[in-house]
Amino acid sequence: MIGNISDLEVTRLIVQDYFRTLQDSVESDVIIVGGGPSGLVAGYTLAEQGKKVVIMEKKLSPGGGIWGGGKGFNKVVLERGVGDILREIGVGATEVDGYLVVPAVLLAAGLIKKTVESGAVLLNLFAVEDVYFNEERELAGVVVNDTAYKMTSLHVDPLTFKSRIVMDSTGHDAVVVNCLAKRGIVELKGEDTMNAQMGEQAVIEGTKEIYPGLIVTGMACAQVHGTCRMGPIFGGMLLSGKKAAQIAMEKLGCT
Ligand code: 48F
Repeated sequence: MIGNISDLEVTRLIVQDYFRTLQDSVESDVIIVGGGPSGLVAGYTLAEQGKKVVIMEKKLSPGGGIWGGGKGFNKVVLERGVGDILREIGVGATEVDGYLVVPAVLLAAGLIKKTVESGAVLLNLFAVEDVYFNEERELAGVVVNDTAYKMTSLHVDPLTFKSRIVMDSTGHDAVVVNCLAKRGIVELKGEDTMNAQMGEQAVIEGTKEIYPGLIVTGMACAQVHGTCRMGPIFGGMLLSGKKAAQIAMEKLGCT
């Protein structure tokens, strides 16, 4: 016997711990929508500087587009210039011809571990479906539902979470930007064709506050600015997360 186990106690412990975390997450400094590479880097970088960060991920597993590598071949490639970030998250890489090659699952696992240990709250099965605007008509958070309800089209109303800053880190979907674009508040150009050289640089340059309180990261930048998509090369995503965290720190009056 490894111990005395009460099924009811297991239930109680999960409910207590989860809802304590959830109650504390209702208001935060930064809500990051999407737990892909750019969102996770932004999340842990801000949390390590003492900011209250809530990351909402609609799937069971954070990590976004990392897991599958290229066409399901689960390796990813990164530029040599992001070696420091890999060291920061404790992920080793093989250097080949000036590139870094990393097992996709190791990169995803390393980013997730670093993020959780930083103190950022990671809420999975959280599907953001709209933005929240306060009475002054300022962006002040997001409206979110349970992924299972969205998938089964059950009519269940969503809940509101407030934050001083929202990040759209939802990759190709650009979910938060789309919520503003469909109301004519911002313009969404749509990403251009594949070119890693052009796309990587453009993602970093396109990481910006595109509307008061809304910062875009990663592939959502390509959707907003109409720049190139790219394949399984991830240095730009990690650097986009770093830049987004810096912009958020400035906005929060911390630099
Ligand atoms: O797509 P994703 O990995 O975003 P990223 O940080 O990185 C892009 C690369 O993975 C890759 C690429 C470059 O190498 O082309 O695509 O820009 O992660 C986005 C995350 O957002 C989640 C989604 O499940 C994924 O994990 N997401 C999407 N819609 C929602 C969402 C939503 N409505 N609510 C919450 N999360």
